[in-house]
Amino acid sequence: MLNFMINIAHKKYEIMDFTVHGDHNGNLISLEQDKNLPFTVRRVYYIYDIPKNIVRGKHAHKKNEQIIICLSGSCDFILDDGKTKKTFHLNDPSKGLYIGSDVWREFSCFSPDCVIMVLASTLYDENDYIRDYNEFLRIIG
Ligand code: T46
Repeated sequence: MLNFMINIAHKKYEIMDFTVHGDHNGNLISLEQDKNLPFTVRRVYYIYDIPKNIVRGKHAHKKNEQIIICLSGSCDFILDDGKTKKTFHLNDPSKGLYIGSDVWREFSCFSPDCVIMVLASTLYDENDYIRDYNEFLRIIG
């Protein structure tokens, strides 16, 4: 598992499958440092009550890596590495979407019950954001 986690940190994005401890009492997922997380988590935030037709994101990060987990409901993430765009439909709390640095993201199509939790490798820093798409293309070369 640790080798997989080291490898994932070199990828631009990847769906992670978490182990579910489930039985007739329900399900539990544990995310543990150095076990099934590819980076040290410095920040956790969550997003909810999102109007249906809103598009969020529209930026990339210079350093920050993240794992996106849709805890409830569903939404779509469109990831763009400057060459190709890929859409991920998130609707399963047992999966995480790893996003490395230098990936443009937009997310939308929120169900009314959508709750997104994000694990981040850095503290919040507006200087880490690339919010202009042309600048993003220039930076990634
Ligand atoms: C990302 C997607 C998935 C803070 O004060 N602290 C924080 O940790 C964050 C993430 C945001 N903010 C403030 C900054 C803005 O005034 O919250 C406001 C909304 O942030 P933003 O417009 O960046 O939110 P999203 O949903 O477009 O993007 C966020 C993350 O910023 C971003 O890194 O990948 O969620």
